[in-house]
Amino acid sequence: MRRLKLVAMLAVAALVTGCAAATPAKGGTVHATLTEMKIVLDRSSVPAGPITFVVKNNGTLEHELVVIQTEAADDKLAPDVEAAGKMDETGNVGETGEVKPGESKTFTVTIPAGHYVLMCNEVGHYAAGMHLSFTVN
Ligand SMILES: [Cu+2]
Repeated sequence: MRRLKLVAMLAVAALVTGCAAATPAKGGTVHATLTEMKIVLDRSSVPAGPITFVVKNNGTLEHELVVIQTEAADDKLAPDVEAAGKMDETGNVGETGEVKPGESKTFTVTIPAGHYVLMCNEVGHYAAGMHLSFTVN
């Protein structure tokens, strides 16, 4: 009897593990296009999970895409007190680094549900309008 119970418990454990492994990872792909001085996304929200940002610079200046986890509205980030014209990157969960005109960069982050701000933190670009709200749900 005791052995039967153990076998039953192992079977349940195997079932649970199997189900967890079979659950599809959500997340998705977000295409972002950068120009002077705008970020355009093909979607403004994505389910939680691995999220791949495919970032194309269609402008004539260097840009970047920085993902900030924050409760703040996209136009209310705090300035970087040590770098004039840049914003504080507290909450940074991923970024492209600099993207040259005509080039693309891709990065993947696995981030929890919540509110995010996408921005370009080249000097002056945030203030010029390169920021958007983004939701992971
Ligand atoms: Cu920029």
